[in-house]
Amino acid sequence: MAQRSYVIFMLGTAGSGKTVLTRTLYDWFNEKHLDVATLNLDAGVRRLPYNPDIDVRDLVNIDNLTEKLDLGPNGAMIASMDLIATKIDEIKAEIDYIGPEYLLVDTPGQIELFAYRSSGRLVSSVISDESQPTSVFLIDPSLAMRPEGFSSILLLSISVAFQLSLPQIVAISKDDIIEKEQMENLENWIESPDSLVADIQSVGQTSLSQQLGLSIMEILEQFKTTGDLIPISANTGHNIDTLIGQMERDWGERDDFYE
Ligand SMILES: Nc1nc2c(ncn2[C@@H]2O[C@H](COP(=O)(O)OP(=O)(O)OP(=O)(O)O)[C@@H](O)[C@H]2O)c(=O)[nH]1
Ligand SMILES: [Mg+2]
Repeated sequence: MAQRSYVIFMLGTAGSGKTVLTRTLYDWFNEKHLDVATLNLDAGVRRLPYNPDIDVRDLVNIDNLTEKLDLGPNGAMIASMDLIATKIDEIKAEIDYIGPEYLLVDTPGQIELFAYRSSGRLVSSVISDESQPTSVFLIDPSLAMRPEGFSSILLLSISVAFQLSLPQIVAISKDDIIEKEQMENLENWIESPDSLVADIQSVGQTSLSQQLGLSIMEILEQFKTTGDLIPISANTGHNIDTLIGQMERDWGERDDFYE
């Protein structure tokens, strides 16, 4: 039987906390003396708060790309993901060489690069191959202040799971800086989707936003139980145990994977 390996992708909108969570999870696994490695897929990042075991910046130089192809910052990131896809065999060989039990994958800031472009999807599927993959989708609390914002980001999380075909745990990041009132709103919405619908309807100015709000909720109820959302803080470590517990439960449910 091959050694089990687990891959955890950090996903979320720009600045949602993917990189800091990678560091926090790395420390968590390391402190438990578990065999863990990190992979940075963000070719554009300047500084990382952890030392990646595998780093696409060793394969792709974003400054050279920008200059050579005369690109703007977004164009350069698109070109870099396409270039990473052409080098995916090298990345996979490095992963196999290290052979960690747990691989933490930090993805680029722009979620659309990774989840919506075929190069990003190819990269994620090759990395997940022969392992048990999961993903953490981070909701940035600053985008979830209003009920429409919160439900739209949940919708995005479903769309990303759909695009990448990856199991997904949704967490609200940076809960150490969420104001008390916002936390109460979020807890209400998480515990009772009906209260989210009611709040969407009470703020919706037009019949379109009212109808759209309801339709969004129907999709959310069909595809996701909002009850599974976990508020976490990668800074203070709050609920990191709970997050990992959820992953272990999901992996346990798919225990026949290697049999
Ligand atoms: N208070 C607080 N700030 C956090 C937390 N996690 C991340 N941040 C801050 O949020 C900002 C973005 O964090 P990153 O981890 O770089 O987010 P990211 O999703 O990797 O960002 P990009 O890769 O640029 O899209 C930084 O200023 C972090 O210090 C947290 O748990 N609490
Ligand atoms: Mg990052």
